[in-house]
Amino acid sequence: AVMLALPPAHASEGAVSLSDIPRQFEPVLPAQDFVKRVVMIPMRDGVKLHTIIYVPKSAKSAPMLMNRTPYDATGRSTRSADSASLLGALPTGDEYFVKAGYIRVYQDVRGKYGSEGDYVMTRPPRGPLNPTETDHATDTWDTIDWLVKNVPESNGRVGIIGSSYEGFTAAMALLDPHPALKAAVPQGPLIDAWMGDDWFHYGAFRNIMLGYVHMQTGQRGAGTIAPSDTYDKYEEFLRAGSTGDYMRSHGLAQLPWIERTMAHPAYDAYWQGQALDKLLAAHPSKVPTLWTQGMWDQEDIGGANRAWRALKAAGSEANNWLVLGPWNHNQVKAEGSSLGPMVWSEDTARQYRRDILLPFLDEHLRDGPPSGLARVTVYNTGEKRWERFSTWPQIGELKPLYLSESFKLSFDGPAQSSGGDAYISDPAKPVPFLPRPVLDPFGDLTPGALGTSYEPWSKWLVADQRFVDGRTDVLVYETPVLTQPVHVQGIPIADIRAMTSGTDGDFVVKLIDVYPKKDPLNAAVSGYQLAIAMDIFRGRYRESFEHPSAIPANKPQQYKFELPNVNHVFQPGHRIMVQIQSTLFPLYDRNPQTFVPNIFNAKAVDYKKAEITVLRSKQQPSAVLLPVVE
Ligand code: PG9
Repeated sequence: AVMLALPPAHASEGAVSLSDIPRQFEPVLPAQDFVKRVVMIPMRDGVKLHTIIYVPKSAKSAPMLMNRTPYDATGRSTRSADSASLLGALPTGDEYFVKAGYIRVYQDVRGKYGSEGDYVMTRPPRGPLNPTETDHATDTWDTIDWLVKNVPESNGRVGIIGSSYEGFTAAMALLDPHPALKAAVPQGPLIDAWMGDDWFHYGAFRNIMLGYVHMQTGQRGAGTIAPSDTYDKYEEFLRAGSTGDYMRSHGLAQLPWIERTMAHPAYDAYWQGQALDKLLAAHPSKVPTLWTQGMWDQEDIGGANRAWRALKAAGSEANNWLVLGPWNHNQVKAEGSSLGPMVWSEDTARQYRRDILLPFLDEHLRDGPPSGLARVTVYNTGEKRWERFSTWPQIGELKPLYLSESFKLSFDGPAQSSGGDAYISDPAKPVPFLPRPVLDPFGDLTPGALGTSYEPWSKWLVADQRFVDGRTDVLVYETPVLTQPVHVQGIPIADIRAMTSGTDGDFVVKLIDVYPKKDPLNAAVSGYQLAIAMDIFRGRYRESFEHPSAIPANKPQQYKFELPNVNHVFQPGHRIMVQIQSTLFPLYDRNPQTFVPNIFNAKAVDYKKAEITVLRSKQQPSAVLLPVVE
């Protein structure tokens, strides 16, 4: 007979209970080559921040490298909880720091996960927008002060690094750096959230982030995105009406961040006062800083570049460097062998971490040899190699690529005195930014894995634009097949003249590399329309970002705005294409095309069809100004 050995029954409060789960149980981990210390570090106001310090057992006089995260320091820092080696325990992006013997520090920001205190989304610096006595600069200062006094294995030098929100916290530390802060690496940081990072681009609001806001500020720990009965966000946002209506109907209006944002649609003192490029340029630090940016970052494409340029303009170039890599959001800390149809000759993210980042940190955190880093390092996506520059963008003439007759593009300006191409932009049928269904990119998040659940989101900037080129509300212009390479290096500028029958409207401009019709070696990329730079501009801000104004109906107006960085070669056999449209929905909110004081609160009657005419005459030329290099 089989004997079943039962655990001893024990009596509690008279009732007999039988449980296989003990009250306390400590798993025994394999022998590890590191020590993990979990500490609560006190800040100046008494609030304690949950901090994990990974110290290699061999560490002696080792540098410390810290991330400050709103995404659960425990989850963020753990690849494998039972790894015997630090290499296996920490995420992929940490490989070279581990091999170089760094002490790694991960901290929950104030008010999230294990940390005490109140959470404020991208908490502005102390001052008019933050009446408390703390911000990310003070919290970093207090943390570093504690670390240098309490981690005896360290050499007393600290670096701060991070991508996206963590890049924002790294940049914030520079506003008031502790003397032991010897290097900073903001990677794809949020810097100016109204101009071109997570919340708006040139005033167009990024609806797609609302799931994130719900999740991030709905709870202290892991939150959830807004519950929904609709899978396709295109349908859901369209049905809701204005974005304000969407927020109200989904309960988001209860969240303080939403309330504040709805009250500040324009680039007023609220957004200007937290634009980190301006703040840093007004108080430049001496900390060696490596600004790092992905050229196809679908979330924070503007920040690092903006900060670097502002610091350069403020005369602080000497301790600031810039790297532009061929990456999407957060790819800098992952695998970087390809992106969309582009395949590189190596893992470019690894190259960056090994050949650029580690030498930079070693130089400043442990007296390593001079890294020999160029002031600016940019990946050439046409020739598939890294290039070194002394500045960025290159100082040189921009060459206008004009829209011309019969939907052609030409380096020769238009000769005729009239000409334009019209389309009807219907807010009831906005142009999607990805083929439908469009899911919430932040749905079903596991802690530490931000934005990975809906794969098309991470690649939408490199999606094949053929999915919209046949629409009647998308204008498509292209060059003949190129016989010579065209190398563009710098910041292209969209310079569009247009009329609208409405009194407001958005303009989307895409600069596209069209692959040859048939590629026998790689059929999948045949005819691919790869946007190498695109952005959206809200028309009401054409004269002032702070004070919007109605567009005079049917009068030519100029819409001029910078597109993201490029270092690309349009190869012979390819074509250059420009697409113009009015919407990228539901990523960006719909412009009602009628001027209203606050688009968040537009009414159903305000959403009207408009006829848009993009002009291409001698008097009113439209072009993309290209930074062409010979
Ligand atoms: N793009 C995300 C974010 C940054 C800053 C504020 C809000 C969101 C992120 O990936 O962290």
